[in-house]
Amino acid sequence: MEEAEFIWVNGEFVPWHDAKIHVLTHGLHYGTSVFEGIRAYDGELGTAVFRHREHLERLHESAGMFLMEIPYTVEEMQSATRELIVRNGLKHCYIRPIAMRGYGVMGLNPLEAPVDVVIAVWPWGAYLGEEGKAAGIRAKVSSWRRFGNDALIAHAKTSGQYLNSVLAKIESLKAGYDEAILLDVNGGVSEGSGENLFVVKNGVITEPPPTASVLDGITRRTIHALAAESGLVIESRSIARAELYLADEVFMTGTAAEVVPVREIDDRPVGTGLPGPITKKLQGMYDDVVNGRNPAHLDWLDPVVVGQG
Ligand code: PPE
Repeated sequence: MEEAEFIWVNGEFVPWHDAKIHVLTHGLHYGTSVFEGIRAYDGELGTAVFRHREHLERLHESAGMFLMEIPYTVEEMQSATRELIVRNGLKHCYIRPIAMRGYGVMGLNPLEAPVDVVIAVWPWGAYLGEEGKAAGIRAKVSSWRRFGNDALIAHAKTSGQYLNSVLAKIESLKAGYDEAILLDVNGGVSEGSGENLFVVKNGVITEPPPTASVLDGITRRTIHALAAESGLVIESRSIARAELYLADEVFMTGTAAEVVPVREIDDRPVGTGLPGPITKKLQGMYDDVVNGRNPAHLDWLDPVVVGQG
C-alpha cells in the first residue's frame, strides 16, 4: 500500500509508523470492529469527501447494532478527517475510519472493553484495476454463500464479517477470476466480496432486496438517485443465478470499486461481453458527481478546505 504521513488515533495525529495497537486488542481476536471506506476526490470544489456524513452515520449505525458506543460524533470525525487529509497533503485518497473494541478484557463479552477510534487516509487507485473499470471484469459465483441474516448483520460493516468475503475473494482469484459473486442462503444473488451488484435486462435494472444479506451500499444509494434522474427504474427483488447468465448488463458498485462493468460470469459472456449502455451511462454520471461536475449534487461533497476549488 501507499503510505501517508499521519494517522488520527483517538484524537491525536500520530506519525504513520507509530500508529500501533496492543496485541491483545479485542477487535484483533474476535473481529469486534466496525469500519468504513470513503473516498475524497480532487474535483471542481478542490479536494472533497464524497457522502462523508452518510458514511460516518453508517459507521455509527454499524456500531450501534453491536452495542458499541463510538466516543466521537459524526461531525467530530468529519472535521478530524478533513484535517488529516490536509496534514497529509493529499489531493485525493481513500479514507478508512475504524472503531474497535480495544485492550483490557479477553473473552467474548466486548461490552467492558474500551472503544478505540482510528482514521487513516492513503492514495488508493482503481480497486478492480483500470482495465476492469474500462472493459469490465470476470466474475465467478462463489461456492461460499453470503452469511445469513440470522447469523450476522449484513447491514453492519463489521470487520469479523469480512472473513466471508475473504474466503470468496481468495477462491475467485485462485480460480483465475477478478471477483466473486456470492449467493445468499436461499440461493438468490447477493453481492460481490466488496461491492453491491445490479443486473440490467430489457432496460430495467434489478438489485437484490435488503433481505438478501447485502450491505446497504452508499454507492448503491447514489446509483438509485442517478438512475431515477435518468428515468431508469430499479427493481428490488430476489434474483436467480440464471438471471446473471441471461442479463444484458451486470455491474458492481462500491466506494473502492466505484462503478465496474462485469463482462463475464462463470465463463459466460454478459450480454455482448462489452460494457453496456446503462452501465456506461451510470458510470459516467457517478464520475461527474464525485468530481463535482454535477451542480445538482454538490451537497454530496464535503470540501476539505472551503473555497479551495
Ligand atoms: N458490499 C460489501 C460487502 C462491501 O464491502 C462494500 C464496500 C459494498 C457492498 C459497497 O458499499 P459502499 O462502499 O457503501 O458503496 N466495500 C468497501 C471495502 C473494500 C475493501 O477492500 O476494504 C469499499 O468499497 O470501500
